[in-house]
Amino acid sequence: MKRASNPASGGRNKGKTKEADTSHCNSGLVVATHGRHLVVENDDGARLICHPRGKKSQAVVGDRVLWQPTQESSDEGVIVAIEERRNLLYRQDEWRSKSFAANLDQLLMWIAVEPVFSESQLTRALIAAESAGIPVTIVLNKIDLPGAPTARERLAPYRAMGYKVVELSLIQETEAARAQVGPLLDGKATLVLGPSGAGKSTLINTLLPNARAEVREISLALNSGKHTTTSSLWYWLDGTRTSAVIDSPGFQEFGMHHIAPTELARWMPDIAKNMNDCRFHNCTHRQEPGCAVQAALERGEVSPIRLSLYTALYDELSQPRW
Ligand SMILES: Nc1nc2c(ncn2[C@@H]2O[C@H](COP(=O)(O)OP(=O)(O)OP(=O)(O)O)[C@@H](O)[C@H]2O)c(=O)[nH]1
Ligand SMILES: [Mg+2]
Ligand SMILES: [Zn+2]
Repeated sequence: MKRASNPASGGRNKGKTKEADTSHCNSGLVVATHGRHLVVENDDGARLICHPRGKKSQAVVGDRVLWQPTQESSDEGVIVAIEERRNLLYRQDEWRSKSFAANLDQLLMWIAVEPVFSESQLTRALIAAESAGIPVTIVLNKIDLPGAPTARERLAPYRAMGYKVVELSLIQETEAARAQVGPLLDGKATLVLGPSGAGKSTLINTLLPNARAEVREISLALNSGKHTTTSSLWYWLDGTRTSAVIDSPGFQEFGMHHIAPTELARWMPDIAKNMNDCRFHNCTHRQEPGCAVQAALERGEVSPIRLSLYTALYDELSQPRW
């Protein structure tokens, strides 16, 4: 990185030529990104627009950054450095990676009775969270709709493999929903992640009536092919700024190209639980003899859908990439 260009930073750290001079920097938290611009919140709570140093912004919502005022305007800043991340949740599609947020305490995997959730996308997001070391709670929203029993049944394997599953209706049982979700969020930075139209922004508005997160009829949102929420956004839930929720844009695809096929089983708790008993230590749980995962499938302890998702993902991630 180049030395800081702001004259206020001159004089100190003269020996350091390669690294940025961060001695006169302010520290802050990235609370939003808009194209190349970032919104950074200072430790006193004030927010300002910051620009990245290079052509592309590397910082994501949840990043702690060091910034300096720009030369042109004192109410805008330039990012000098991004502090080391505890974790980063992102998806890796074939051609590009898309970061959701960094430095998370947990993920609320937000799905709904409608639009009917894709188990493949759910599984992918769970694998991404597990591999990033981020604890997950699954929330099933819109249980006021008639498809609730089917959705509940589809989530049974996820409960069985140890995920906490919360069911609620933000619209019909708003108070109850608030009481169910509120305690989960206490003192934590929580990313709300899930498909478009599941009600993530509705949750933000339920918790923070002044937030006015944009919410749209699912039919309108899905027919336009656009997501209502287009970038991650950080919201504090309390005046002392200890609990936060991050709204995120819905996803339709969840690329996993950052995960090696041989690592997959490790991040799928139902498969991981059984794989130590396979005859071969490098068993891929597809057709090898003495496979304990296949045996668990036959005993009904691993769901056929999960094993077929695993196999399909294994094949997908084993494709050569150019
Ligand atoms: N029936 C029912 N509808 C709900 C419930 N919660 C939210 N909705 C509706 O679902 C629609 C989509 O909600 P949003 O909050 O915009 O969904 P989102 O997950 O933020 O979508 P994206 O921003 O596109 O990712 C809105 O019309 C909400 O009113 C619920 O509990 N029951
Ligand atoms: Mg939204
Ligand atoms: Zn096996």
